[in-house]
Amino acid sequence: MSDPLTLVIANKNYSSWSLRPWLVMMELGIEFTERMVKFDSEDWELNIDRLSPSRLVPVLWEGVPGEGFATFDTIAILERLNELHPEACVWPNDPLKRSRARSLVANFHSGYLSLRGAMPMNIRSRYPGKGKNPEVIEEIERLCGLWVSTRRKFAEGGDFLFGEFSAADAFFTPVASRFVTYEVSLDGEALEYQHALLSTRSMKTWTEEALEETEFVPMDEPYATVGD
Ligand SMILES: N[C@@H](CCC(=O)N[C@@H](CS)C(=O)NCC(=O)O)C(=O)O
Repeated sequence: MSDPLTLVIANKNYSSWSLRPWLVMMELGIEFTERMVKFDSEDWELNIDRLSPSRLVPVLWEGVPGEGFATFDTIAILERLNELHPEACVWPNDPLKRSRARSLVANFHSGYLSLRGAMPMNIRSRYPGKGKNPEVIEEIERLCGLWVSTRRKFAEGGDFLFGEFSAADAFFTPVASRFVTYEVSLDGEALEYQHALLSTRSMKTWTEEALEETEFVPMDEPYATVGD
């Protein structure tokens, strides 16, 4: 029997990287325990060195967190989950779909820096129009173009990029949430896909839990000050 899995994550309101493997495991039925370490907390100061070799979240632990085996960085975690649970279809089964899914994920992980910088995830807040500059608009248009062209070629009537939910959809769910926060209006097929991402049972659960959080993390709040 394999070691139990623990996913180390941070605040649900803010931590978009935490959200991605959490969604994959929840949506695909991979059992795990969640260990939240909130940003700027005493827990973080005391435990992050023990719980995260990179001092970042997310981290996937096999066995006791801090003692077992750690996989860190989102893409590495997705690949480890795929190895541990081939039956869960973290990636699509079809080789071309799988290759395209990995391309989209890797491309977002290493790119879209303007969008990621100007529109950080902040589930509970609304900042209409903030963060929209020409570079961000270009990246949003490019990304939505990729969503639509991928779905036309590969979705085969399903709600997600490759029909069934996969790691690629988990990757873009925080982006769909950012478009709500900053009121980026999509239309047509991109809007339909955004709705599908925000409508999964797991994303609804994460959102409900994010809305209960009250911590204000200045690093993730370029458009607010404490007390706003
Ligand atoms: N490339 C990493 C990025 C992880 C990352 O930046 N995580 C943020 C939270 S969303 C973090 O841990 N920040 C804490 C810090 O910078 O001290 C991944 O894909 O997992």
